[in-house]
Amino acid sequence: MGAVAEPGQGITVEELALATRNRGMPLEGLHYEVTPVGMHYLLAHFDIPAIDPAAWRLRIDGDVARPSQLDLAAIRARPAHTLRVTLECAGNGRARLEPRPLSQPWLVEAIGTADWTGARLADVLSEAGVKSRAVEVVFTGADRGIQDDIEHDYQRSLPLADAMREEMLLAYEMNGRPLEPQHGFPLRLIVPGWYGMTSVKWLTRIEAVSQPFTGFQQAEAYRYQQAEDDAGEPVSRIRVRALMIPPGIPDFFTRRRFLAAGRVVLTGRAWCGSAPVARVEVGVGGRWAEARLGEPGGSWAWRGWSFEWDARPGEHTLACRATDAAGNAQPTSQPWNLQGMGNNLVQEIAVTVR
Ligand SMILES: Nc1nc2c(c(=O)[nH]1)N[C@H]1C(S)=C(S)[C@@H](COP(=O)(O)O)O[C@H]1N2
Ligand SMILES: [Mo]
Repeated sequence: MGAVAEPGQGITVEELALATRNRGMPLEGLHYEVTPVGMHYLLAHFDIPAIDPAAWRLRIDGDVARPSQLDLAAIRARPAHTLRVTLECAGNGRARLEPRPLSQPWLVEAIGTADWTGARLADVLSEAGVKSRAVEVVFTGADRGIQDDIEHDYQRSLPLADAMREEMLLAYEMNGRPLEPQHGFPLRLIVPGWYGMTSVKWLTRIEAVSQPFTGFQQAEAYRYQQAEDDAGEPVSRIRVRALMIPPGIPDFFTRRRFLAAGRVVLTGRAWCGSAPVARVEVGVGGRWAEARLGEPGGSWAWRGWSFEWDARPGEHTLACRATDAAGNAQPTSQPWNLQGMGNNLVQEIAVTVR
C-alpha cells in the first residue's frame, strides 16, 4: 500500500486508465438535489461483474442461528425503505496531495446523492438471529481482483452495532429504478454517513463473525497512515465538505472560469457524515463571508447553499468552506496521508471577471 508520485511527476498512464473507468460527477451536477444516475460518481476497484438476477442469491451465514440464501424476490418482498444519501469516495481530493499517492487520482468530483431503496439490513440480521458472540458483519461483493499482490474478493466489515443501525440498507433501487450494473446490481449495501468503500456493491454474502475482520480492504486499505509501518486509524465517516458550482463559462482546456461583472449568485452543496452541516462560508480573494443555507436535505444528504457576489472586473479566487455542528471546519492546508484519504481541503476556483 502507498506508492507515491515523484516530486513534479505528472499523471501516469495507470492513473489515467483508472480515471477513465472511475468517473467523477461534473461539478455543475451540484445543481441537482438528487444526482441523475448517469452523473453520479463511480468507483469500482476491479471489474464490474455481469450478474444474472435469476441465478443470484444472497447468502447470510456465519454466527447466526438461521443461515439462509435469499433471492431477489425475497428481499424485495420485505418492507421497502427509501433514504436520500450523499456518497463520497474516501480518496476524493487525493490528486491534490503532495507527494501524490498513486491510485485513482480524484480532484473533488467523487460525490453524488441518490434516493436508495431497499430492505433494512437490521431486519435481515434480526431474522437470521445474530449470535451473541458476533462482533462484526462482513459484506462480500461478487468482484475479485489483486491489489498490492493480494488476491481477494472485495470485502468490508462493520461493527455489529453499526450494522444494526436503522439507516443501513440493502438497496436494489437507485432513484426509483433497479441499480445499474456499475452501481451494484442487483443488490448493494448503503452505509449512510460513511465514505463510499463501506457501501459494498454486488453483494453475495453477509457473514456475522466473532473476530474483527482483517481482509485487505479493511486492514490494509482505507487507513489514515503516515508510512507503510504505521498501522494508522481506519477511515470511516465522511468529513465535512462544501463544493461550489463553478460560475460563468469555462475555457475548454484550462477550465478557468470567465464571467461578466455584476451580481452573481454562487451556489453549491455541503455535507458531513458525522454531524449536521452548521455553516458554509464563501471566500473571495481570501475574505470570508457567511453563505445562506438552504433546507436540510435529511440526515444523510447534502444541503444547498447560496451566496450573492458583486463581481468586479479582475482576477479572483473563489473558495467555499463548511463547518459541522461539532465545530470541525475544512482545512485550508491539508495534512498528508499515505493513501490520500479524507482530503477535505477547501475548493478554490480561479475566475476572470470581464
Ligand atoms: N463490491 C464492491 N463494492 C464497492 C467497491 C468495489 O470496488 N467493489 N468500491 C467502493 C468504493 S471505494 C466506493 S467509493 C463506492 C462507490 O459507489 P458508486 O460507484 O455507486 O458511486 O462503492 C464501494 N463499493
Ligand atoms: Mo471509494
